[in-house]
Amino acid sequence: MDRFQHYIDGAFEDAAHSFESLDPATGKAWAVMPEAREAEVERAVAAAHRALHEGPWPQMTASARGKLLYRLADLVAEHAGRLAELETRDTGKIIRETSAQIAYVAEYYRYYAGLADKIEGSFLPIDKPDMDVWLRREPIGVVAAIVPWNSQLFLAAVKIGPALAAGCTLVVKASEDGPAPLLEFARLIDKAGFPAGVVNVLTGFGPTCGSLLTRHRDIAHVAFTGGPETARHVVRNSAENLASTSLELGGKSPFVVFADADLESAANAQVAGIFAASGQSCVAGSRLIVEASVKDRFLSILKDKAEAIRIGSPQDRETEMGPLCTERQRRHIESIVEQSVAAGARLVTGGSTPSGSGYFYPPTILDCTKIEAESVRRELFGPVLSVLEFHDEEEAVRLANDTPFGLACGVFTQNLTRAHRLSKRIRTGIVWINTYRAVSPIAPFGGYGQSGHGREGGLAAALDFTKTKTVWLRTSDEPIPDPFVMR
Ligand code: TXE
Repeated sequence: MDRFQHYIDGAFEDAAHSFESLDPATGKAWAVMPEAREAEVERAVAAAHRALHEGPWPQMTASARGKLLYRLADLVAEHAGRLAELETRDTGKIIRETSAQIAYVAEYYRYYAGLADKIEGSFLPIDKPDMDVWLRREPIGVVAAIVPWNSQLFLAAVKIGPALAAGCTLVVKASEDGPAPLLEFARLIDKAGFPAGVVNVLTGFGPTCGSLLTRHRDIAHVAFTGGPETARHVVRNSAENLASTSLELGGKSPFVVFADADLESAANAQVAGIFAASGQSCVAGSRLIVEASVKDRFLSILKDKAEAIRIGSPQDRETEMGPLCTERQRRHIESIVEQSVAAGARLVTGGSTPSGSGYFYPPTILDCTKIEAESVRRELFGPVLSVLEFHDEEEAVRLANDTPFGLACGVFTQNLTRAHRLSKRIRTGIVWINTYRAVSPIAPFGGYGQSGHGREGGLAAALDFTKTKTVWLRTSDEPIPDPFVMR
C-alpha cells in the first residue's frame, strides 16, 4: 500500500497513529495515512506560530512572498497530472474533472501571487494638528484551514493563496476522507521554497485533530469548508481562542428555469449542476424550480441526459460520473431518497443502489411538486435532483428563497429585465444567469444564511486575512502640554 506523511515545520514525517484510506471505486484500502492527534497538532501550530514571528517569513517583502506563490503556481501546473490521479484515486472524483480543476487551481495561486504586493495600508486625514496617523495591514496570524473531501486542492487553494499573500502562516487540515492529494501537495510547498513552518499540512479526524486545531490558543483565524453541523462546533470552539472564522458550508441551491429559456442549454447546465462530481459539490443545483408549462418537456430532456451519463471507473477518461466518496455518504443519500419516495415523491429516474463494489449511486431525479419532501429541504451532497414547479415569477422567487441555505442559484430565461429582478430578489451569495457552476479566482464565492459567512476568491478574501494596525506619530517638537487632558 502507498504511504503518506505529514508536513510539519518543513519536514515530512510519519505520525504515531495512522489509518487506511479506501478507494471509493472498489471499497478496498489502498493507502496508509498519518493521523494527527494532540502531539502533531501542537507541533504544527507551534511551527506556524514561530514562522509567523521569527525567521525569514516576517522579514520578507510582499513582492518576495508573491514570487514564492508564483513558483507554487507553476509547480501546481507542472504536477497537476499526478495530483489529479491521487484525488481521483482517493475520493472517486472522475479524472476528467480532477485534471481540469487542478490545472485551474494553479490560476488561484497565480492570482494571489500578483495580489501579495497590492495589499496596501492607508493614511488617515486625522482631525488633530501635528499628528500623522496611518494604518498598516498586517497578517491576521496563524490560520487553521480545514477542508472536506470534495475538491480538497481547490478548497485549500482558496484559503492558502490569500492567507500567504497577506503574510499569514497556516496549518492545513486535509479531510480524513481522501487526504492523499493535499498531503502530496505539501511536496510542492516544500519545493517552492517557503520557509519551514509557513505551511504545515496534516490530516486526522474531526473530533480530535479538527477540534484541537480550531480551539488552539495560537490560532487566530479558522477558514472552514464543510457541513453546517461541523461549522457549529468550529464556532463554539472559537469561543475559547476568540479566533475569527470564515465558513463555506453547504447549500440547497435553486435552479430556476422559465418557459422562455433555451431548454437544451438549461438542461446541460442542470446536468453539470447536479451530476458533476456525483453531486458532491457545495454549489450543486439540487432544487430544480421549473415553470409548469415546460416542466414535462424539460424533465423529459433531463431524463434522457441523466440516463445517458457514462458511469464507471473514475480513472477512465470516458467516465462521466464516478462513485461517491464514502459508504457513509451513500447511506445518507439512500435514506433521504427513501423518505422522500415514501412521502409521495415520484422517481423520474434512478433511485436504486446498484449491486457490485464501490460506492456508486445513479443519477436520480425526484419530482416533489405535490409534497413536502426531505430531499427538497436537506442537502444530500449526491446526484439527486428534486423538482418543484411554479406558475409565475412571484412563486419562483418564493420557492427559490424557501430554504435556510443561500449559497448559489441559477436563473434560466431570455428575459433580461426579469433576470435582473431575480438577481436582486434571490437571497444567495452567487447568482448565475444562463450559466451554472462557473468560478474564477477573481470572483468572490460564499453564501448567505446557513451557507456560511465570509467570501473566498477575489481581493476581499485576501483582506480578510489581515488586520489593521493604527500608528500615531506626533510631529511636533514642542513638549506635550497638560498631561491630564486627553487630546
Ligand atoms: O463534513 P464535515 P462531512 C455537507 C454535506 C455532507 C455533510 C457532512 O451535506 O453530507 O456536510 O460531510 C473536519 N472540529 N458538506 O461529514 O464533517 C473534518 O475532519 C473541526 C458540504 O464530510 O463538515 C473535515 O476535514 N473540524 C460541504 C472537515 O471538517 C472538524 C463539503 C469537513 O467535514 C470537526 C462537505 C470538528 N469538530 C460536506 N469535525 C461543502 N460546502 O462543500 C469534522 N471536522
